[in-house]
Amino acid sequence: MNYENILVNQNDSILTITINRPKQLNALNKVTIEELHNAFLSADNDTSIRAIIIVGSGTKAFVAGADIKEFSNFDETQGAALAKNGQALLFDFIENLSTPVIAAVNGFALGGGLELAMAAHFRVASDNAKMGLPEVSLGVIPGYGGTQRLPQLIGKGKAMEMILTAGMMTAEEAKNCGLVNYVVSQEELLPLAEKLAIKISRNSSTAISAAIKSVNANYKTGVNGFEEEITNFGNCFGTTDFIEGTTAFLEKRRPNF
Ligand code: CO8
Repeated sequence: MNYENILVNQNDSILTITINRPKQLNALNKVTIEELHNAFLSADNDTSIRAIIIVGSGTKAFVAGADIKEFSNFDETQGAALAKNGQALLFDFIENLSTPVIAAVNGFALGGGLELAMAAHFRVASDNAKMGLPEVSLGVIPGYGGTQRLPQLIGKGKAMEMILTAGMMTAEEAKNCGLVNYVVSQEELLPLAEKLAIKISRNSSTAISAAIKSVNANYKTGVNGFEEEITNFGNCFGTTDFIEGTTAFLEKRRPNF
């Protein structure tokens, strides 16, 4: 498929999606959000893809936020619709994808950019990365899930400080509070994300999707995560991956998932 604002590259079972608006520091406009939705949807439906990496083009930014030019003249109704559609098409969509998504934060990840990274299943960052939710400095609040996911990842007090001060964190600070898992140089960032993606790709994709669903259940209102885990655990016993995984173990060989 041809896209205007993103690049998609498959290498074996790993798909890398690059947001490609470097002149606008990869800011998320409507078209980019729709293209990302389509790329993630088609990747999730493609059984040859076992892990997805999302990164920004260039060396300066992962994503510098939602495209401010696009919503600067919106009213209350248009603002609410923008947040709702964006969450459904991209942020909640990624979080609930069956295929694991790693965000490779290669520079500024601000506002909607940090919200995108937080919707991924985990994050790695380059040492020049800066992260923040500066929305209150623009007279709005994080609208793509940031007020919910940031406290989940780093705790309420630290999240409040970040959101209320509109301040930025360095990559090292982000690692110290659990927002990103690793910090490496920019040259090492994609190789690290690929190494982690390959490690994931060797495991059972049906078990991985059940694990994502079960972990996410802890954060869903009205869902009992322990019950969800029991159901998903039980379902694994009906899969060919379960037969292959346990048989391979007993036969002292690597499983072929
Ligand atoms: N939207 C649109 N354009 C942007 C954005 C953005 N978020 N960020 C940068 N750009 C553009 C700049 O306008 C500039 O364009 P031009 O060359 O045409 O003037 C170009 O990218 C380069 O940027 P700068 O010249 O500003 O580069 P600097 O190195 O001086 O500064 C910064 C880099 C610090 C990253 C700076 O660009 C900046 O502060 N950007 C805005 C960061 C921000 O506030 N992000 C949050 C946006 S709001 C948001 O994300 C809301 C999410 C929730 C939405 C829910 C629905 C609305």
